Amino acid sequence: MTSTPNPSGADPTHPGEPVVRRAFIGLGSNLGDRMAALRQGVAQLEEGGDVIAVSPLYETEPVGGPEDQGAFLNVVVELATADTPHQLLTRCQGLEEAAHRVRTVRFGPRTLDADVLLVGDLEVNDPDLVVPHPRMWERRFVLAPLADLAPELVPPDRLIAAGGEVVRTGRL
Ligand code: GSY
Repeated sequence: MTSTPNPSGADPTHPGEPVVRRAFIGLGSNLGDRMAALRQGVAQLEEGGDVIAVSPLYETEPVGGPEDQGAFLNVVVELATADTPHQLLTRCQGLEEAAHRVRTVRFGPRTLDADVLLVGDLEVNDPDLVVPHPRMWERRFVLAPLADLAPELVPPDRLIAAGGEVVRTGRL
């Protein structure tokens, strides 16, 4: 694994004490009962005891994939977590499995997609995980809910430049 500055989650200045980082997970659904899939995903994340906020809910235009797929619902979840990026990836994969994720086409419709977006200032470049998420800055369905939770992380010009229409529709 290549990651900086602190891949293990341990704080060298306080040995034995885990570092708690501000992390963001993106959730999206455009197949089946989209609200139920997102609610289940958030509830499962909350079992970790480290969720501190859930963004407003957005209905969003699909970015990439087949032209005829339906609109997504998206949220971003904020955590204050001692988990490493790979532990968060494992949690995301667990959410997708629990939602019996169906995906037949790359970038196509799916019951639940869960992506690790940011984990503090860590950078990871592994075959199975890249953090910050490599496509997040092109995606308004990520940046709009992220900006609701952490406006200081999303410069307004990047939000405008990102692709895909989004409409805030309320809360989960
Ligand atoms: O990467 C997340 C899955 N995904 C989405 C999504 O969640 N929302 C929208 N609007 N478009 C998407 N394209 C992909 S792939």
